[in-house]
Amino acid sequence: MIPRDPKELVELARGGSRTALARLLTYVESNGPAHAATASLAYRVPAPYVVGLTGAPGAGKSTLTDRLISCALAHGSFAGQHDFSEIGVLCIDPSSPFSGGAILGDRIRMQGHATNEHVFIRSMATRGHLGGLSLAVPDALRVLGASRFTFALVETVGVGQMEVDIASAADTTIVVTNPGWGDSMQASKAGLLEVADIFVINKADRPGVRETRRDLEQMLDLGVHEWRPLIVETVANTGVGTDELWAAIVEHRTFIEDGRLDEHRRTRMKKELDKVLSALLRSKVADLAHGVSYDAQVDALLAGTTDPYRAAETLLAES
Ligand SMILES: Nc1nc2c(ncn2[C@@H]2O[C@H](COP(=O)(O)OP(=O)(O)O)[C@@H](O)[C@H]2O)c(=O)[nH]1
Ligand SMILES: [Mg+2]
Repeated sequence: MIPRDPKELVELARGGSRTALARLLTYVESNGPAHAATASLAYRVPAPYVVGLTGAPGAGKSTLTDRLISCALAHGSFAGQHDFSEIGVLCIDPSSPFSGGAILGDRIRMQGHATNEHVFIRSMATRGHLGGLSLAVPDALRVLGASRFTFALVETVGVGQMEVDIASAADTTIVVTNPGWGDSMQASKAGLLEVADIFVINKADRPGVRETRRDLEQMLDLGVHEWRPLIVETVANTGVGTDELWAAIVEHRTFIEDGRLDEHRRTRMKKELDKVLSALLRSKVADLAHGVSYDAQVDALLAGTTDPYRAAETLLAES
């Protein structure tokens, strides 16, 4: 029997139990005491090194992720320090409250690794988590860390703000594009330029690679970069360019580990704390914005005996 107590589950997950790990991840996807208890344990352990991939549906993220799992397994360690032998993979679809078709496709694309005991693949969908997936994903990564995972890949479908948020919560963020995609307006509008550490032009077997690279270079020329994002061409389904992509990841990691990783993580931690604060405040607003006192303030506003600022202060003071 698998226990329900997060503390026991963390111990089992550290010992390699995937069932325990899966249950902990279900806890962080939801809201409530089990989530809080899991988070309080998981945040004591460092997060794994996280590589995030984002891009439009069909760009080839899952096929690339599959290749990157192979690269990580083949290389085993980073500069002799980092252990890639246990790999966690999260597949995120913010648009879907269910594990729908896209995620089924992801599973198929990564099937070669699904039975490898050193690889753990999990899809996550929105459940009751108070901040939605953009908070559930960092929690899930911490749970992986607490379960001895030192390396994680996060695939996020889509190019909206939420997807960019999730993907950019990684140590190395990869934006996957395709030939013909490189319309500069589209990329800058979606905020991808600011978050990408590496651009991949996948499906480089198709026409338009040179133009897409040129468009990306031109967009990058407009910015000032401490790290100028690398551009790598790949054909994920045949594996062409995937070793170069791995080399680019290692290069970026070397760059940020050279004194920047702490700063990088501090910035990320602040963003995460800000998100939790906003989520808590939003839920407090939802609590305050109904009931007898609230209705009384609305009545007073309509009667002209108060103003919205005083009314809000009164409600806050009463809470
Ligand atoms: N021609 C070509 N097809 C690819 C390439 N990479 C992936 N595909 C195919 O594109 C489709 C979508 O790939 P998938 O990895 O599921 O994309 P995702 O939605 O971004 O995860 C699949 O049929 C892949 O086999 C590539 O480099 N060239
Ligand atoms: Mg996919």
